[in-house]
Amino acid sequence: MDSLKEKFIEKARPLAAEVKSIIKEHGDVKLGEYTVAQVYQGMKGITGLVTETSKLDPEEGIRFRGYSIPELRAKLPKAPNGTEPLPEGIFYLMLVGELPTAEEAYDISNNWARRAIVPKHVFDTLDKLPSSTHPMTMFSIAVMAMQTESLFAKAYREGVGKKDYWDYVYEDSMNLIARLPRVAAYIYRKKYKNNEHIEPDPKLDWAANLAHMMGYDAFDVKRLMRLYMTIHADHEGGNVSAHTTHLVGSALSDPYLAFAAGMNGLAGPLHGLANQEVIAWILKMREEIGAELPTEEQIAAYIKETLEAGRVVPGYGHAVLRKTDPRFAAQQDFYQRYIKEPHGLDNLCEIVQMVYKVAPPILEGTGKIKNPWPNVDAHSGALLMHFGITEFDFYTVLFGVSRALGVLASLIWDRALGHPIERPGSITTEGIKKKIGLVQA
Ligand code: CMX
Repeated sequence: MDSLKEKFIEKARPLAAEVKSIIKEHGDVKLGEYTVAQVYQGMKGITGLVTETSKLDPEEGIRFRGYSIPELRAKLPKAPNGTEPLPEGIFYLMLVGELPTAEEAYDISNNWARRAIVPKHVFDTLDKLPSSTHPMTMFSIAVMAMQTESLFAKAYREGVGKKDYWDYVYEDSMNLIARLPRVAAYIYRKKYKNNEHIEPDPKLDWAANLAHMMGYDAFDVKRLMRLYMTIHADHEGGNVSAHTTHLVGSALSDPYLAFAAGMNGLAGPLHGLANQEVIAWILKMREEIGAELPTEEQIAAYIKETLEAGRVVPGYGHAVLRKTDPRFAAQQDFYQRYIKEPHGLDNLCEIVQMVYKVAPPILEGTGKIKNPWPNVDAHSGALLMHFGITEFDFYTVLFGVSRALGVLASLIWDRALGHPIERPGSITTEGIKKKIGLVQA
């Protein structure tokens, strides 16, 4: 058993016993009440899931096992000469609840490098798709094609008992995470770089290897990729990609099936696809205005035009957050520290800062948008564009590679804690009308 797996099960066994006893002794304690509006409007604010890996506070933003993003940027192990965390470290933290040492984070790098072999039929499947296929569709199809490798599905067929589910889900999750950079880079180079591929370098850490296989070996791109892969990893359990992975996994669909389902949710423009939408929106704005760097007045007018057309301003708003997303702030800091100070202004990144100044009062002025502040997607594309990764249709794939860390760590926990199949109740509008007395019961 590898040391991470051993450490995980040491933590999981006592918690699984405690959860059992909590359900037995306190199962009827009420956690809250919910309203008709919540039932109609996406169940927001209803606590209906247990997620161990991270917790989102509306005002403060995400904390991973209690640590904020600035704390993690300072405390998580870095690559040699690196300044941003190794995503391996955040995976360790989410899985076992402790900050890893540098050695423990490097162990995961090596572990994933050993597991990173993608079967040939996955590439063959991708090669058969029309080149117009969206990269997120390719990504999801590739994960599905890899399902042939599921050790959980095989063990289940062979009759594995419940108490060992976590073990096979752990193995599948580790293999899947290890292979995703290769798959993502293959999609990138197939679609945008003449189908000319670059072999992985097993000496590189997970995020740096992704940048390398995409064709970007500069130190700054690897640094950005490490930050990107760290901050997109998890956002507690209720967001579409995390919730879908958890839900599909609850039917004992294996991690490949569950993660692919989650990725289909991430591919929606109100969720992960917003990162490509932000850049598309900014580029269109520049084109319509006819200026590389529009004025604040021009940006304000474009935002109002977007709203009047009944469209959303991408990168703004959130279902839970009510302040600027700390993931946005981390990327602002990256721009300031590693791009603007040493190299000077970047027009697109400057537009992101101007939108941040201009958009919130306009969005607030609509009187209906609950959070007028930027989310993670408002900044990420501009940083990638700065480093020459201009193919913005691909950006959500990068989000997806990172999101695997959180949702698969959670899936391992789900099986270790013995969570059952998820099956909330539903009600008809007729039923609601009876409940509130609009029609006779
Ligand atoms: N631009 C325009 N209108 C917006 C808006 C925005 N950025 N954010 C919310 N609204 C609108 C909603 O569409 C809704 O309108 P209707 O009442 O006409 O249906 C109204 O304001 C109230 O919505 P809300 O309660 O504030 O927001 P929701 O929880 O329903 O939706 C989100 C949250 C993120 C989907 C929404 O803010 C949005 O569409 N933002 C733009 C897309 C985006 O950036 N998504 C990425 C989120 C982060 C991620 O998952 O990656």
